[in-house]
Amino acid sequence: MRAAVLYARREPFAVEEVRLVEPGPGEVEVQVVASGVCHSDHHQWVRAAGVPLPAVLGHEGAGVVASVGPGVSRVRPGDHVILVFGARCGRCSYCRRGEGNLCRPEPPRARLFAGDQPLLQFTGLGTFGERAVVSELNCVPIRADAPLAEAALIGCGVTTGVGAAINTARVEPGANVAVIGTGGVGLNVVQGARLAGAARVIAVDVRANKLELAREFGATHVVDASREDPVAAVQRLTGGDGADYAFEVIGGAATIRQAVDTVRRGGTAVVVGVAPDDETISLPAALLTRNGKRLVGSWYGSSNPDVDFPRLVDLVMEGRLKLRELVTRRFALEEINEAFRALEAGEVARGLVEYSR
Ligand code: CND
Ligand code: ZN
Repeated sequence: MRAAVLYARREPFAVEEVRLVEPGPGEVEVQVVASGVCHSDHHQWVRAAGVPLPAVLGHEGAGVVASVGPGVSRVRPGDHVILVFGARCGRCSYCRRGEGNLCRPEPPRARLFAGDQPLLQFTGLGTFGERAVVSELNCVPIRADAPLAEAALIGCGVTTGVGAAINTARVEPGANVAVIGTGGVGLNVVQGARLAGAARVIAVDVRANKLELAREFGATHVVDASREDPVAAVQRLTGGDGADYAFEVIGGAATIRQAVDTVRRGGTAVVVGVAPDDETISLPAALLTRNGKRLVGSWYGSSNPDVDFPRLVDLVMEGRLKLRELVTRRFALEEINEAFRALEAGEVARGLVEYSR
């Protein structure tokens, strides 16, 4: 099988033949049908403190179960699955609490090799390869009539964004929401806020094409942060107080501070973007106390994929959630370097790497 292998940061991916092990106990071999290209993959491509290399990136995928190892009970060959990024053990206190997104088990055995060299599967997946051997806990079966290639996006962007609005923030009907950064994940925060019944959804981005997309995904107002101060703009658009909820969906200290400043007293700022590991934020403490603001993080949309993936699929199938519209460009695996360039240039809502079936 072929995969896009990253040997050195900022270097082009090498699309080459790699070797996959047979699925062991509790493991599943998945024929990957498609993988979205998320900015978290891009962070790994550029950030020095990323995962050890060589690695196969890609954490937003869907596919068909090809074979299962001994003892697997969650899926059968032929099942359509969305892959859950990040390992979960299913036994620890986090998993028992239904917070499997916060489980941090030991890394799995090496299952992928270039020659004799083991390759790391990013987040336990590595969906920039035609096939992947993963834990059965990383597989959530979905209905067979759902568009499988596009369903890959539910594996990260959709669940992360919609979940941040619905599960983490619990946006309520009539609320005023600001979304700072409306790329692949942020557009889904916009959709999630709309689903939750927000009155105003104010999209903030620095690119006109993203703001146009945000309107299509349900934003009621847009603010071009390259032209005006987003904090003042959101205050103006919410009658002076500020938003009830603001979501930072970029990954940087300056925009996290904007999210805190954008919410009204008592409002909630939700950090979704992944800032570099060494980046720190500093805030006047009184913002949290005297102004009663809340600052919370959201990982994987505080989701429970076993419950949330099938629900999100149903919302798509009922026409309540946009999915196909998120995919602005499709790429063959050989075009992965172009897909990363397009993401970096801000040209796409989501790029989708599609494998031939
Ligand atoms: P993508 O690149 O698609 O979107 C980022 C958007 O931010 C783009 O539209 C940019 O134009 C916009 N932007 C950049 N700078 C500014 C600025 N100063 N002001 C306003 N807008 C700006 O990225 P993505 O949507 O794939 O990912 C966004 C972040 O979410 C990224 O940090 C990624 O790592 C993170 C994320 C988090 C989680 C989670 O579980 N918390 C899961 N996946 C991805
Ligand atoms: Zn992601």
